[in-house]
Amino acid sequence: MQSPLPTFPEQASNFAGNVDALFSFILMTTLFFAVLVTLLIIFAAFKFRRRSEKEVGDDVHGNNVLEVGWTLIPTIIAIGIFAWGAAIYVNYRIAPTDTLDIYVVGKQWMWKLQQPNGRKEINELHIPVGRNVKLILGSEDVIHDFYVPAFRVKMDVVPGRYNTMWFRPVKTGKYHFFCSQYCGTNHAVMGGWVTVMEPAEYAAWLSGESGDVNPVSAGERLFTQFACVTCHLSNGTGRAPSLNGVFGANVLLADGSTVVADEAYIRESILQPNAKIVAGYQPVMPTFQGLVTEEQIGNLTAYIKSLQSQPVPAKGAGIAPSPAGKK
Ligand code: HEC
Ligand SMILES: [Cu+2]
Repeated sequence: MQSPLPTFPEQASNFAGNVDALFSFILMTTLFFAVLVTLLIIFAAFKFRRRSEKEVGDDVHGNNVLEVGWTLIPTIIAIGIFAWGAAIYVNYRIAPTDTLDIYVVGKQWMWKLQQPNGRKEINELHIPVGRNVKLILGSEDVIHDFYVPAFRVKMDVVPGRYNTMWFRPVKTGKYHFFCSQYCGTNHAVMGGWVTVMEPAEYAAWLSGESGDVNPVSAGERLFTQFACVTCHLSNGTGRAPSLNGVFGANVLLADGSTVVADEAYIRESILQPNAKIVAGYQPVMPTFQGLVTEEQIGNLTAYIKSLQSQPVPAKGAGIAPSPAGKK
């Protein structure tokens, strides 16, 4: 559900609705009194203004109804806000007992997360929808803070101790998490994604059946995900050379030299595509520097390697008419 306040993140946990309702209530109450007091000041300034030099003000000795009213009403509202906030806070601080426990370690400048069965992730958290999740948070160096806006939860991550927090995701999807405690140079990029999955999907993911343990199929998926496939058509008719048979072959470059397509070349092609231009092609490939992780580069390379055995199109590949021996 999109939050009723249009500038708010999605409401994706059990806490989100109540936190937003309290926030809106405080906002509306303060807005109401701010407007009321301002209007009364303006009204009084006009109504009771001094009309002549000789005019003397009335001798007012207080008004008990007013005094009691403007003490009691704000007190009741403030206590109400306190009680409402405290109820949310207590609920949030006392985790239920049936939680899925995830260990989270913050470290300049990344998050390491571990599932109960030992499966580790970096800057990613996979959890099942509808299940109570408890995060057990520790830090390897300085104070960080784990913050998931869509869940309306955050907690400091302090070296030398564990902090915990819990929540129950109520809808599937991907939600950003952040470090919200300034922790040094790369604080701003210290974040990642929570992926909330259907329980069956999560179970499959947890036991490693999601396919991403196999680097070739993971790479193939990334090849589509990063839209490499839109330029690198395998039949050679795309804007980019077919990658069939490229790995291990000699590639003819625009400057007339050749280069062996090894891991380093593939890596460079992804991160600095303009360093070596394949003969007959334009330097239109965007850099993926900062977009792909080391692991993803590894997977993409594994996939491109697996294309070694695919038929090379007659036209539309960057492979040099190689001297005998080299494929
Ligand atoms: C906008 C189109 C486009 C996209 C998207 C694109 N490329 Fe390229 N790529 C090219 C072009 C054009 C070349 C050849 C010119 C050059 O070397 O830069 C190339 C060259 C390459 C080469 C060297 C190929 C050879 O025959 O020597 C590799 C490897 C490569 N790309 C991998 C990738 C991967 C992996 C992705 C996705 C992460 C990707 N490309 C996305 C256009 C693209
Ligand atoms: Cu941090």
